[in-house]
Amino acid sequence: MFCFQCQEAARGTGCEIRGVCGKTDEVSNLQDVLIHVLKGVAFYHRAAREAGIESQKAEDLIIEGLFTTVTNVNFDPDDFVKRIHQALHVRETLRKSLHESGIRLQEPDFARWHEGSPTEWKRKGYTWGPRRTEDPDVRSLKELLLYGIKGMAAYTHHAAVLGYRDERIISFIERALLATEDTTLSPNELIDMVMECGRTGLLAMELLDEANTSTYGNPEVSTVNLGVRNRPGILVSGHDLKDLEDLLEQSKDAGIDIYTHGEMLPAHYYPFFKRYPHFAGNYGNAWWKQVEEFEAFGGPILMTTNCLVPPPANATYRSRLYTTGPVRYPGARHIPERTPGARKDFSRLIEHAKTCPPPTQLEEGTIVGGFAHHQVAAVADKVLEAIKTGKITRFVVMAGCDGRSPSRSYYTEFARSLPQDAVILTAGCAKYRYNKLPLGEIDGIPRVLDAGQCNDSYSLIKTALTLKEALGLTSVNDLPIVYNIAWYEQKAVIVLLALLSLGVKRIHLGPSLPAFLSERVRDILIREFEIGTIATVDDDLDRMLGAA
Ligand code: FS2
Ligand code: SF4
Repeated sequence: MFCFQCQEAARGTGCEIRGVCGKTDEVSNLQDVLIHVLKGVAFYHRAAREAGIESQKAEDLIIEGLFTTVTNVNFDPDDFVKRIHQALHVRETLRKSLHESGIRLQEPDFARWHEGSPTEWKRKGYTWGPRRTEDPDVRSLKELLLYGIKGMAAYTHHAAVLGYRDERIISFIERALLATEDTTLSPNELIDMVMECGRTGLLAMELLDEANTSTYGNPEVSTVNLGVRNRPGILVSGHDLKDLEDLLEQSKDAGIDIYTHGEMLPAHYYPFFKRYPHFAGNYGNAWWKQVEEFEAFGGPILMTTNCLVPPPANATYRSRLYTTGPVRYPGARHIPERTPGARKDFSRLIEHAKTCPPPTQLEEGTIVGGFAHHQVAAVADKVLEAIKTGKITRFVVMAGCDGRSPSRSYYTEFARSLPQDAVILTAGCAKYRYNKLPLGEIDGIPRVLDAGQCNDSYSLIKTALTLKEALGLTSVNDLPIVYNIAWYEQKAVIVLLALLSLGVKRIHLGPSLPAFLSERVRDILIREFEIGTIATVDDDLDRMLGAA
């Protein structure tokens, strides 16, 4: 195996024996085989679309296939073997349809491959992984593009679950997959493609925002309980709001409560979910704390998407762990997809919960969130007044991911050390590093404005653009905003590319720069976008706020 797609890449260069995330050599190679076969599906589907032969099955396969290879989503080798078989089948069906329509294509190697057994695939994947590209800069750009579309696929999948699709997004994803196999593209052409990836990522985020807000209402300022009640409960993690909806609906009279964990916290901000009295609160913190927190919870846990940590061998919650959607773990019970027009069937999970004790309390109190773009626009006058009177002098975007690296305590210290006139704009699980700190308010505006999941990063972009308009500025770079973003996996990569595509400069990315950036590609990002990383809290406060 060779994988360097996330911030935890071993030694800052790449995982070669086993992923720091827990991904095995076998799964890593199978993921590379799946990506390879999806390139073949993309090849025929592009041609088929031009010939008027649309296949939603091919689109869904590509989107969900990419999503399953995002960090901490799917650890199950058997599931990857199944997906590779499905992808080969869809690819051959498309090829036959084209042939039957009299369309003959110059078929590249990656579109023709169909041999071997799963045992061979486990070896073969390595030769199709990142190291297939020799030139380090071309490899870096192609992998940056691939990780961008993986993140985009996650957002696109969530929107599709709610019935929202945009052909421009899938069409770009297919083109980008093919570009990663195109040996004629120059580094400059690949850079253009990476920027296009950012622009298309913005479309995907906008589409998801529309899907979420049209279905569940606009997030509003909300107070979320951190304590527990005295009935058994189910803990829901991940990002899929439709799964949460189905579970809440089916469990409403079951005598149990539903709690959120990690990135499901922002579900509490939507008016739709507030109608369920048994939607009890948020339990615990960001994904990487799940081993101890799932253990303490005592009831069933539902992982709807990433971020799953492989449960230790002695974890009692192994028998309480359920997965659904693209997420899988060997041995965990999987809730199958919903059939058209029906809800997912969570009855097993609900019955299981009834046999469990109430959760063990981890903490008490409340937190406030729900500052997505619509809510920020509603208090825009107040915010602008605070800016004009100097009560707010800058915004600090501290969005992105949390993770287990001890170096991430930097973000807690940074938030704590910010001057009192600075307001943090956040989205994603990075918020758990400071959302429980007593940072106070400025004229009733909390100093941490949480827009929601990483999936809601669009809100931060929209807020920045709204401020730009309201303050009559010509460039986003003239705003009193500094960016100190933490990344971990590929959904953060597409958010970064979306910001770059808007021309946002001086983003600080930490806790370390991606291992997949070659020296030259890193230099280009520094030169063109003044991207920086982080140092010490004191130095960065001087550097970043001095420049704001
Ligand atoms: Fe956290 Fe980052 Fe889990 Fe998001 S690790 S913000 O992209 O997927 O959440
Ligand atoms: Fe390593 Fe991250 Fe890849 Fe896991 S996803 S194998 S931790 S680089």
